[in-house]
Amino acid sequence: MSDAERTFVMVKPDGVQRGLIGEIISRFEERGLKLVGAKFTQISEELAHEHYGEHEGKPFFDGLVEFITAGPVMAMVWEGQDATRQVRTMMGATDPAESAPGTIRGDFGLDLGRNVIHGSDHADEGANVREIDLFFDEDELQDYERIDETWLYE
Ligand code: IDP
Ligand code: MG
Repeated sequence: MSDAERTFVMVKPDGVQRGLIGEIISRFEERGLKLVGAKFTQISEELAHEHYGEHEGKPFFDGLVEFITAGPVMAMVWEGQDATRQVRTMMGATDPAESAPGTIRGDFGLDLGRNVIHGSDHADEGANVREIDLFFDEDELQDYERIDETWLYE
């Protein structure tokens, strides 16, 4: 495998409430990505500010913090070849209205402020590592091989 990496993914409170956790996990599993960490948790206001720090001061920021802290989220770490980029592609565009059918946001969302899923941005260097560290301790991440790994990669 070349470019094996880990990326941070989170089913947002709307996705949890709408019963989409299983469907979303299935998509990543079936793609061949490996789940190495998972935490069903409620985000504090402080963590929300840290996680979305880059958006502080923007008009939608307060609403975003309110939304992301409004209910539990499913925080996860997925590993695989080029995982950060692949997950972003599977998520679709930030605005579900612009997301292609077949993507998670394109299949399950309609509104920019309720877009079901977060994934580290591959365009933001090191965002995946930063976000994993923010949500997980090292001993909460598992090292193991999927049984199909030799058939997933050349
Ligand atoms: P991303 O989630 O695709 O990386 P970002 O631009 O980083 O998109 O924005 C973070 C999150 O903030 C989005 O997923 C969405 O939930 C929310 N958001 C971004 N822009 C807007 C907006 O204009 N109105 C409401 N919410 C927004
Ligand atoms: Mg982003």
